[in-house]
Amino acid sequence: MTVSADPERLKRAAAESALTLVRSDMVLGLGTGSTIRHLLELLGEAIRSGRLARVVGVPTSEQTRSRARDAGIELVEFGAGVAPDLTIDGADEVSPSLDLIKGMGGALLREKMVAQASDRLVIIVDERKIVERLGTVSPLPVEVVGWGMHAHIGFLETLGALVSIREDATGGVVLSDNGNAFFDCRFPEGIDDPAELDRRLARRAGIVDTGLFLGMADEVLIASDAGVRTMTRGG
Ligand code: A5P
Repeated sequence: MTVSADPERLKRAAAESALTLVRSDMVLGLGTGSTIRHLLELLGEAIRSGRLARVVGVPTSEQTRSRARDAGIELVEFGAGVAPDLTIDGADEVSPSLDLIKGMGGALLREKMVAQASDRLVIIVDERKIVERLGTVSPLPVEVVGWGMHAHIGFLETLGALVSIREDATGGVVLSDNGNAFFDCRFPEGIDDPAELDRRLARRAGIVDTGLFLGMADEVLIASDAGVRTMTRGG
């Protein structure tokens, strides 16, 4: 595969394609990340031009909340009775069965909550995110309660992970919008059984959630230099 030298152009193309799925009056889950940034800009333009009306966004992070406000998108707080017609989000990896790794932008928990409440989840990526096996390109982010977090390291290592605590440029621990920390877990051979790994991580007290989004995406829009193609759940 020849990878494009211009990933921002591909992210924009994927976002343009996703925008064609948005209709007036929709409640729209708004994902997080650099690909979604393009979507927010394009959606804001469509609302300002009058092409789309009464679209209400449900942000999945404080970053998206702020970018959506800047773009002039009306927002509603996620909660009782808020069920997006469609959520559009990015991903760090996409497998052939449309399973995902997400969360390298730090927003996995809210992203998963909004996606689970949505009628439809559409993922937009550039071609670099497509993998044969999850875990081969991206680490798996694991969001943990800060208290006692080092107690998880040995447990994660027994699952085959090489573990690092996510830190910022000054060495401070990066915190999620929920005030939690992250382990980034590398699996040198990729993840053998994502569903089993997900189950084992979910049973561990103190682990809040993981970046494994299994069986959730309905469609993935993949931008490459050849154009945007769609992968759909079930073929
Ligand atoms: C945010 O926490 C993530 O789940 C993003 O959706 C993912 O990291 C993709 O982000 P980019 O579009 O910036 O690659």
